[in-house]
Amino acid sequence: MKTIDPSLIAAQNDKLARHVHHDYEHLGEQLARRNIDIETVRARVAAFGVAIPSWGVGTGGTRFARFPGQGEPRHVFDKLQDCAVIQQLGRATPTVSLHIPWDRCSDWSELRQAAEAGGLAFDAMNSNTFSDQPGQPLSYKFGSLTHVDAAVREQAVAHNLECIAIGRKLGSKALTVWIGDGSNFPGQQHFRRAFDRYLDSTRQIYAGLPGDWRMFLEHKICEPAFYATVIQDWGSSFLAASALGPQAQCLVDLGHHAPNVNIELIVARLIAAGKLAGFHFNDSKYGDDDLDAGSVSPYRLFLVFNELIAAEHEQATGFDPAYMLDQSHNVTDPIESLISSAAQVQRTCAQALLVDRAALDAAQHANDALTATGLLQKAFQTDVTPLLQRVRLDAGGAIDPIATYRASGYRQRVAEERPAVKGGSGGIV
Ligand code: PSV
Ligand code: MN
Ligand code: MN
Repeated sequence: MKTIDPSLIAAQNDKLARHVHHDYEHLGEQLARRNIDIETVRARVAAFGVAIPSWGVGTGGTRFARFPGQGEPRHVFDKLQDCAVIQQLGRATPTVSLHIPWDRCSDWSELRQAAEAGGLAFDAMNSNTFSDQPGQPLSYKFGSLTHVDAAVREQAVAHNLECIAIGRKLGSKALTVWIGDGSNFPGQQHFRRAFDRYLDSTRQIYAGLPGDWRMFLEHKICEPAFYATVIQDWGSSFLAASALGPQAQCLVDLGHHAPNVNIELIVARLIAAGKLAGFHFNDSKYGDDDLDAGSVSPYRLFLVFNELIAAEHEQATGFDPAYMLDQSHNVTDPIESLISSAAQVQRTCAQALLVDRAALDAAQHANDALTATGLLQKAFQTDVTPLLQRVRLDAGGAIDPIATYRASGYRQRVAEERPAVKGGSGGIV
């Protein structure tokens, strides 16, 4: 697999390594004064990984237009190669999450071998019953798993079962189900019956899950259905996951909530119920904007991680969240966005590990709100950059992954092999 020459990474690192060791030592001293052992934090951060969505390495777009970049991946093997570069430099993204049928392949064992060669494994499989594919007999225009026509539901169930079958060949252990089903007009859909049909369809998928798999139910408040969505929030998701059984859990995409919703509180509730599947990380200002994780509201991301690290610290039962990025890169090189977003999520995990949990407990018991919130801010305001750099360096990655990526000329190189793609006007004219 044609990734980046390791000697280039080493040469770039050589220029910075001395500073990193010095800064790391200094951070270690600062943390020691707070009774935090930097080595313990480093080991935990080194073990942290977030999956790359295969669709994230292509340039995204909006309903209005898409402006493809140079060297867009042509197929799933190109996508894997880009993911391998992201992991080679950033060392925070050891897995890839596929979307079927966007990721077509005639030989899944060859794909698995390619992934292994690129130092990657496969995360959750994503099914797609929110758009019609060429040659598909029945349309999802009016829904899929909840469609009024049993034949459409059967087709959607069969597709999900096929995703499980493909995932088994790849070593995946989870299926993520997100549907766009819902309605655009009041009265268009019988709410309760649509939800019953969802349960009926997902039960059939659940019955096909291998014993060591999980099923992630992803909710979303709106879009493409703009009046009502069948699985619109964590309440519907939780009802469905509870009805299905212990292998079904609720997935939280940070962009899928009503404005001003307290996402960290939802996360806490799902953890308490043993139903937190994991995350699709991204950031947003207005809706499902799919902006880069932590680029708009880093403190919100921190507050989510504060719940996660607290759960880990308290050894909450059944707590094993899966992490993935789910972003649309419209104006950046997707490889750069994914490297920096993964580092941002990793940074936030490190910051949350710095919260003094005993002091927080004490402040909460004493109803000392200012001290409690100050403890969170203190952790969030700590610059953990040297720690992240050290984690990357130790793992063979790049101290400054974006600079190294740019110096490598990877994008220009792949642009020579991969034909230029024309832009499009999107779905609106
Ligand atoms: C839907 O908006 C979503 O977040 C789901 O995860 C889909 O699988 C993904 O986006 C597709 O881009
Ligand atoms: Mn998502
Ligand atoms: Mn989304």
